[in-house]
Amino acid sequence: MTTLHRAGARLPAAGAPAYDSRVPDAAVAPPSPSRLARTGLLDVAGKLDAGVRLSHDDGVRLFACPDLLALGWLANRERERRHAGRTYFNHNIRIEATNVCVASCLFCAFARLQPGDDGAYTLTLEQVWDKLRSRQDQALTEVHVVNGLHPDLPFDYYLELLRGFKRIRPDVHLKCFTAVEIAFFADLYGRTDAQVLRELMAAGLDSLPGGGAEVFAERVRRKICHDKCGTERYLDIHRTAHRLGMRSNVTMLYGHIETDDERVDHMLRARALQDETGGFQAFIPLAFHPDNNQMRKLPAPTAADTLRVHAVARLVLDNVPHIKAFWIATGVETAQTALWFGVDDLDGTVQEEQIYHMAGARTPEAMTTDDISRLIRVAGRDPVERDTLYNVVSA
Ligand code: V47
Repeated sequence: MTTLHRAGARLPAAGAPAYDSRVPDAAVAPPSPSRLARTGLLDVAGKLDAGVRLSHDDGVRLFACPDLLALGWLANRERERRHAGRTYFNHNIRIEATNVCVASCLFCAFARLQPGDDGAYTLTLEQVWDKLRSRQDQALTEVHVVNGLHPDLPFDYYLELLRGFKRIRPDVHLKCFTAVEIAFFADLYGRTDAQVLRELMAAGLDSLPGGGAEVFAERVRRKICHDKCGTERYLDIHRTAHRLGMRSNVTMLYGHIETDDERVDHMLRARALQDETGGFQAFIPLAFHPDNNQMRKLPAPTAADTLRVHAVARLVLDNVPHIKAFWIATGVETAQTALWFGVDDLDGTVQEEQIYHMAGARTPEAMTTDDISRLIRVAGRDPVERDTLYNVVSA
């Protein structure tokens, strides 16, 4: 069944704490066999028990399952098998150095086409570096950079940006530039994707974020982001990054015009690449935000849909270690609930996020590590501060 949505194996890091949930077992009692049978998912539950991989059809049936709690129970079981009650987050900062972008993605409220357009900005390197310098007192472990596709900046701007970060904080991990930006650099500066990645790595790049994946199905891409790097190239850039020794994440923008079938197709394409390379650390469903963009007539995805997407991702993506709820996008309360629906990671402190806030997000722009630990604890899970590569910083 396909539904149009208008609403919208890695082991735990060494030194991770033993499972210490304060929630009594009765709270997570399994659904009775008759209840599971009513959901039509007994065979899927059996496959999961036997370690048999779920098919495309299984994934679509999971989306169609009306019993959200039964689905959540299955996803939570997979989550606890891998991570027990541990919930990861990191101390990071988000920097968006320019919002000038030649692409015209319908969902985007952040981009401005021309440098002179109202609200367009491009930070100087000094201004970008100041964002890190001004946080010298913070125990940051990651800088996450996402930019618009600026047609006039020289490649040196990005190389120098990375070098400068490393001069200021050699210890901080640089997770910068989506695969879409890498493809754009290659085309603009006359290099191959691999050459771009190698040069950026030599300047200090440590890993790639997962942005720009949107929905892999060509039907959706043609409608919502026709003029940027396509699916095959997105995946190939991640493949190349993994072969060069970097890790990366993969996202999926959900809750707009995509069908269940296309959601599962997206997950399976990510799963296939992960079988090849093993380089993805986390799958991150990104909830569509409808304000100030060309798809503003669509409603935002519901919390129920958000829980369902994260749960299905945990069940289908058997080879991706972490399912991350980006709390800025899902909302804090839904992210907390998602910790019982397959999610084991909440991204981080973020700080200065713009892409979602320009599209109507009403979440805070930042949280402290204490805030995040507390919200994980009150949700009945065990907070673990990690670095980008999931080494434990403190538990
Ligand atoms: O690629 C843009 C999405 C992404 C909207 O790798 C929107 O750890 C919803 O990729 N509504 C950038 N989504 C953010 C991103 C990300 C976030 C958190 C963690 C990681 C990671 C990566 O934001 C874009 C696009 O898919 N986006 N506009 C919008 N209106």
